[in-house]
Amino acid sequence: MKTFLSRNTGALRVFFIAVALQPSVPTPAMGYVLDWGVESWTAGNTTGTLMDVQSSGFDIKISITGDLEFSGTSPSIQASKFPGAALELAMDWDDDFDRPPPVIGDQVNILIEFLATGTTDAIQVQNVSYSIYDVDFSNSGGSNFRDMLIGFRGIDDVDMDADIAPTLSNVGAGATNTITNGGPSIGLPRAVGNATNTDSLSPGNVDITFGVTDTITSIDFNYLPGSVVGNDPTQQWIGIGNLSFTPVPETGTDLALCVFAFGAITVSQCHRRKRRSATPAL
Ligand SMILES: [Ca+2]
Ligand SMILES: [Ca+2]
Ligand SMILES: [Ca+2]
Repeated sequence: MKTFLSRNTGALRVFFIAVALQPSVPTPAMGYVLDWGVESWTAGNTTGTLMDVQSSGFDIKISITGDLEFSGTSPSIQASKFPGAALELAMDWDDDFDRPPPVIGDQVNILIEFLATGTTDAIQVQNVSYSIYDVDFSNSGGSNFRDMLIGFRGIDDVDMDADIAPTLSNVGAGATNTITNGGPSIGLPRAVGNATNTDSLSPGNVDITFGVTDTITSIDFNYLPGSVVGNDPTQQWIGIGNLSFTPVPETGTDLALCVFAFGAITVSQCHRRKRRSATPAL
Protein backbone atom coordinates (compact mmCIF):
# COMPACT_ATOMS: atom_id res chain seq x y z
CA MET A 1 0.00 0.00 0.00
CA LYS A 2 2.78 2.36 0.93
CA THR A 3 4.44 1.68 -2.36
CA PHE A 4 1.21 2.30 -4.27
CA LEU A 5 0.59 5.59 -2.49
CA SER A 6 4.12 6.83 -2.84
CA ARG A 7 4.10 5.95 -6.52
CA ASN A 8 0.75 7.62 -7.10
CA THR A 9 0.93 10.75 -4.92
CA GLY A 10 1.43 12.91 -7.97
CA ALA A 11 -1.52 11.36 -9.76
CA LEU A 12 -3.73 11.70 -6.70
CA ARG A 13 -2.80 15.36 -6.37
CA VAL A 14 -3.68 15.98 -10.02
CA PHE A 15 -7.00 14.19 -9.44
CA PHE A 16 -7.89 16.33 -6.42
CA ILE A 17 -6.88 19.54 -8.19
CA ALA A 18 -9.03 18.51 -11.16
CA VAL A 19 -11.97 17.90 -8.81
CA ALA A 20 -11.31 21.16 -7.02
CA LEU A 21 -11.37 23.15 -10.24
CA GLN A 22 -14.72 21.86 -11.43
CA PRO A 23 -17.22 24.69 -12.05
CA SER A 24 -18.88 26.04 -8.92
CA VAL A 25 -22.30 24.62 -8.13
CA PRO A 26 -24.22 26.57 -5.50
CA THR A 27 -25.46 24.39 -2.68
CA PRO A 28 -29.00 25.38 -1.72
CA ALA A 29 -28.97 27.08 1.66
CA MET A 30 -31.67 26.85 4.27
CA GLY A 31 -33.21 30.03 5.61
CA TYR A 32 -33.58 30.90 9.30
CA VAL A 33 -35.76 33.24 11.34
CA LEU A 34 -35.02 35.25 14.45
CA ASP A 35 -38.40 34.66 16.11
CA TRP A 36 -39.19 36.99 19.02
CA GLY A 37 -41.83 34.50 20.12
CA VAL A 38 -39.10 32.08 21.22
CA GLU A 39 -36.07 34.30 21.88
CA SER A 40 -35.41 36.06 25.19
CA TRP A 41 -34.19 39.58 25.99
CA THR A 42 -33.49 41.06 29.42
CA ALA A 43 -35.87 44.04 29.66
CA GLY A 44 -34.00 47.34 29.77
CA ASN A 45 -30.82 46.03 28.19
CA THR A 46 -29.66 48.09 25.21
CA THR A 47 -27.33 45.37 23.89
CA GLY A 48 -27.99 41.66 23.60
CA THR A 49 -26.84 38.62 21.65
CA LEU A 50 -29.28 35.93 20.53
CA MET A 51 -27.14 32.81 20.44
CA ASP A 52 -27.12 30.25 17.61
CA VAL A 53 -30.50 31.37 16.27
CA GLN A 54 -32.54 28.27 15.21
CA SER A 55 -29.31 26.21 15.44
CA SER A 56 -28.11 28.14 12.37
CA GLY A 57 -24.53 28.63 13.56
CA PHE A 58 -25.24 32.38 13.59
CA ASP A 59 -25.45 34.67 16.60
CA ILE A 60 -27.41 37.89 16.12
CA LYS A 61 -26.13 40.79 18.19
CA ILE A 62 -28.33 43.87 18.62
CA SER A 63 -26.85 47.15 19.89
CA ILE A 64 -28.84 50.33 20.53
CA THR A 65 -26.80 53.51 20.97
CA GLY A 66 -27.41 57.26 21.04
CA ASP A 67 -30.01 59.13 23.12
CA LEU A 68 -31.20 56.22 25.26
CA GLU A 69 -34.24 57.99 26.72
CA PHE A 70 -36.32 54.85 27.10
CA SER A 71 -39.71 54.71 28.71
CA GLY A 72 -40.43 52.12 31.43
CA THR A 73 -38.46 48.88 31.09
CA SER A 74 -37.98 49.18 27.34
CA PRO A 75 -36.37 47.72 25.30
CA SER A 76 -38.38 44.56 25.94
CA ILE A 77 -40.08 41.74 24.06
CA GLN A 78 -43.80 42.29 23.55
CA ALA A 79 -45.54 39.07 22.62
CA SER A 80 -48.98 40.39 21.62
CA LYS A 81 -48.96 44.19 21.60
CA PHE A 82 -48.07 44.36 17.89
CA PRO A 83 -49.22 42.34 14.85
CA GLY A 84 -46.44 39.89 15.78
CA ALA A 85 -44.03 39.36 18.68
CA ALA A 86 -41.42 42.11 18.63
CA LEU A 87 -38.62 43.86 20.47
CA GLU A 88 -40.29 47.11 21.53
CA LEU A 89 -38.38 50.38 21.69
CA ALA A 90 -40.50 52.80 23.75
CA MET A 91 -38.97 56.26 23.95
CA ASP A 92 -39.67 59.52 25.76
CA TRP A 93 -37.38 61.98 24.00
CA ASP A 94 -37.26 65.70 24.70
CA ASP A 95 -35.68 67.08 21.51
CA ASP A 96 -37.44 66.50 18.23
CA PHE A 97 -35.87 66.28 14.79
CA ASP A 98 -36.72 69.83 13.80
CA ARG A 99 -35.40 71.57 16.86
CA PRO A 100 -33.38 74.51 15.53
CA PRO A 101 -29.56 74.50 15.66
CA PRO A 102 -27.35 74.35 17.62
CA VAL A 103 -29.53 71.75 19.41
CA ILE A 104 -29.35 68.37 17.69
CA GLY A 105 -32.50 66.30 17.99
CA ASP A 106 -32.52 63.01 19.85
CA GLN A 107 -32.11 59.70 18.04
CA VAL A 108 -30.92 56.14 18.53
CA ASN A 109 -29.11 53.82 16.14
CA ILE A 110 -30.15 50.16 16.00
CA LEU A 111 -27.36 47.88 14.75
CA ILE A 112 -28.02 44.19 14.07
CA GLU A 113 -24.91 42.07 13.44
CA PHE A 114 -24.55 38.50 12.16
CA LEU A 115 -21.69 36.66 13.88
CA ALA A 116 -20.27 33.15 13.73
CA THR A 117 -21.76 31.65 16.89
CA GLY A 118 -19.65 32.06 20.01
CA THR A 119 -17.27 34.51 18.29
CA THR A 120 -17.04 38.16 17.28
CA ASP A 121 -16.40 37.21 13.62
CA ALA A 122 -18.71 38.98 11.17
CA ILE A 123 -20.25 36.47 8.79
CA GLN A 124 -22.19 37.02 5.58
CA VAL A 125 -25.89 36.31 5.08
CA GLN A 126 -28.29 36.92 2.20
CA ASN A 127 -32.01 37.30 1.59
CA VAL A 128 -32.48 39.42 4.73
CA SER A 129 -35.92 40.78 5.56
CA TYR A 130 -37.79 41.99 8.64
CA SER A 131 -40.71 44.13 9.72
CA ILE A 132 -41.08 47.14 11.99
CA TYR A 133 -44.45 47.70 13.63
CA ASP A 134 -46.43 50.80 14.58
CA VAL A 135 -44.62 53.48 12.62
CA ASP A 136 -47.18 56.25 13.19
CA PHE A 137 -48.02 59.78 14.33
CA SER A 138 -50.30 61.57 16.78
CA ASN A 139 -50.99 65.17 17.68
CA SER A 140 -54.18 64.99 19.66
CA GLY A 141 -55.53 64.07 23.07
CA GLY A 142 -52.27 64.97 24.80
CA SER A 143 -50.36 62.55 22.64
CA ASN A 144 -47.81 64.32 20.52
CA PHE A 145 -45.17 62.41 18.57
CA ARG A 146 -44.00 61.29 15.14
CA ASP A 147 -42.05 58.05 14.54
CA MET A 148 -39.27 58.63 12.04
CA LEU A 149 -36.89 55.91 10.80
CA ILE A 150 -34.03 56.89 8.51
CA GLY A 151 -30.81 55.51 7.05
CA PHE A 152 -31.84 51.89 6.43
CA ARG A 153 -28.80 50.04 5.08
CA GLY A 154 -26.95 46.76 4.87
CA ILE A 155 -23.21 46.56 5.55
CA ASP A 156 -20.74 43.91 4.35
CA ASP A 157 -17.66 43.90 6.61
CA VAL A 158 -16.21 40.83 4.86
CA ASP A 159 -16.09 41.98 1.24
CA MET A 160 -16.11 45.66 2.32
CA ASP A 161 -18.73 46.43 -0.32
CA ALA A 162 -20.57 49.75 -0.48
CA ASP A 163 -23.64 50.08 1.77
CA ILE A 164 -26.72 48.36 0.39
CA ALA A 165 -30.11 50.08 0.44
CA PRO A 166 -33.05 47.77 1.16
CA THR A 167 -36.51 48.19 -0.33
CA LEU A 168 -39.15 49.45 2.08
CA SER A 169 -42.84 48.76 1.67
CA ASN A 170 -45.96 49.46 3.72
CA VAL A 171 -49.59 48.39 3.54
CA GLY A 172 -50.42 50.92 0.83
CA ALA A 173 -53.46 53.18 0.88
CA GLY A 174 -54.29 52.42 4.51
CA ALA A 175 -50.76 52.91 5.82
CA THR A 176 -50.14 55.23 8.77
CA ASN A 177 -46.67 56.00 7.43
CA THR A 178 -44.99 57.33 4.34
CA ILE A 179 -42.01 55.48 2.91
CA THR A 180 -39.37 56.85 0.56
CA ASN A 181 -36.95 54.37 -0.95
CA GLY A 182 -33.97 56.71 -0.96
CA GLY A 183 -32.99 59.40 -3.41
CA PRO A 184 -30.74 62.40 -3.96
CA SER A 185 -32.34 64.56 -1.29
CA ILE A 186 -32.52 61.99 1.51
CA GLY A 187 -29.97 59.29 0.71
CA LEU A 188 -30.95 55.92 2.18
CA PRO A 189 -34.60 54.78 2.58
CA ARG A 190 -36.81 56.15 5.31
CA ALA A 191 -40.26 55.72 6.84
CA VAL A 192 -42.14 58.50 8.63
CA GLY A 193 -45.39 58.27 10.61
CA ASN A 194 -48.25 60.37 9.24
CA ALA A 195 -51.38 59.07 11.04
CA THR A 196 -52.35 57.26 14.22
CA ASN A 197 -52.17 53.46 14.26
CA THR A 198 -53.60 50.93 16.70
CA ASP A 199 -50.55 49.02 17.95
CA SER A 200 -51.92 45.58 17.13
CA LEU A 201 -52.96 46.44 13.56
CA SER A 202 -50.88 46.26 10.40
CA PRO A 203 -51.28 49.80 8.92
CA GLY A 204 -48.25 50.84 10.99
CA ASN A 205 -46.07 48.10 9.47
CA VAL A 206 -42.99 48.74 7.39
CA ASP A 207 -41.37 45.74 5.67
CA ILE A 208 -37.64 45.99 4.98
CA THR A 209 -36.29 43.69 2.26
CA PHE A 210 -32.76 43.23 0.94
CA GLY A 211 -31.95 41.49 -2.35
CA VAL A 212 -31.86 37.70 -2.42
CA THR A 213 -28.15 37.70 -3.25
CA ASP A 214 -27.09 40.87 -1.41
CA THR A 215 -24.37 39.74 1.01
CA ILE A 216 -24.62 41.46 4.37
CA THR A 217 -22.88 41.12 7.74
CA SER A 218 -24.94 43.75 9.58
CA ILE A 219 -27.87 46.10 9.11
CA ASP A 220 -28.80 49.32 10.83
CA PHE A 221 -31.17 52.29 10.91
CA ASN A 222 -31.84 55.35 13.07
CA TYR A 223 -35.04 55.99 15.06
CA LEU A 224 -35.89 59.57 15.99
CA PRO A 225 -38.85 61.84 16.78
CA GLY A 226 -39.91 63.58 13.59
CA SER A 227 -41.36 67.05 13.63
CA VAL A 228 -44.44 67.68 15.79
CA VAL A 229 -45.91 70.67 17.52
CA GLY A 230 -43.48 71.53 20.30
CA ASN A 231 -40.06 70.17 21.07
CA ASP A 232 -40.85 67.61 23.76
CA PRO A 233 -42.75 64.65 22.28
CA THR A 234 -44.78 62.37 24.50
CA GLN A 235 -44.02 58.64 24.67
CA GLN A 236 -43.66 56.90 21.33
CA TRP A 237 -42.71 53.40 20.28
CA ILE A 238 -42.03 50.92 17.51
CA GLY A 239 -41.60 47.14 17.51
CA ILE A 240 -38.82 45.35 15.64
CA GLY A 241 -40.35 42.12 14.33
CA ASN A 242 -39.01 38.74 13.24
CA LEU A 243 -35.97 38.76 10.99
CA SER A 244 -35.31 36.23 8.20
CA PHE A 245 -31.87 35.45 6.75
CA THR A 246 -30.12 32.82 4.67
CA PRO A 247 -26.45 31.78 4.87
CA VAL A 248 -24.40 32.45 1.74
CA PRO A 249 -24.57 29.20 -0.29
CA GLU A 250 -21.37 27.15 -0.38
CA THR A 251 -20.09 26.33 -3.84
CA GLY A 252 -18.64 23.08 -5.20
CA THR A 253 -15.21 24.66 -5.78
CA ASP A 254 -15.08 26.03 -2.26
CA LEU A 255 -15.91 22.67 -0.73
CA ALA A 256 -13.43 20.75 -2.92
CA LEU A 257 -10.62 23.18 -2.16
CA CYS A 258 -11.37 22.87 1.53
CA VAL A 259 -11.25 19.07 1.31
CA PHE A 260 -7.99 19.20 -0.67
CA ALA A 261 -6.43 21.60 1.83
CA PHE A 262 -7.76 19.78 4.87
CA GLY A 263 -4.37 18.45 5.95
CA ALA A 264 -2.86 21.91 6.04
CA ILE A 265 -5.48 24.14 7.67
CA THR A 266 -8.32 23.77 10.12
CA VAL A 267 -11.95 23.55 9.14
CA SER A 268 -12.73 26.96 10.65
CA GLN A 269 -9.92 28.58 8.67
CA CYS A 270 -11.24 26.92 5.56
CA HIS A 271 -14.75 28.20 6.33
CA ARG A 272 -13.58 31.76 6.88
CA ARG A 273 -11.29 31.84 3.84
CA LYS A 274 -14.11 30.58 1.71
CA ARG A 275 -16.45 33.34 2.89
CA ARG A 276 -13.87 36.05 2.33
CA SER A 277 -13.31 34.87 -1.24
CA ALA A 278 -16.89 33.97 -2.06
CA THR A 279 -18.64 35.59 -5.00
CA PRO A 280 -22.39 35.95 -4.75
CA ALA A 281 -24.12 32.75 -5.90
CA LEU A 282 -26.81 33.21 -8.52
CA1 LIG B 1 -32.75 64.35 24.86
CA1 LIG C 1 -40.78 63.69 26.04
CA1 LIG D 1 -45.56 54.20 17.19
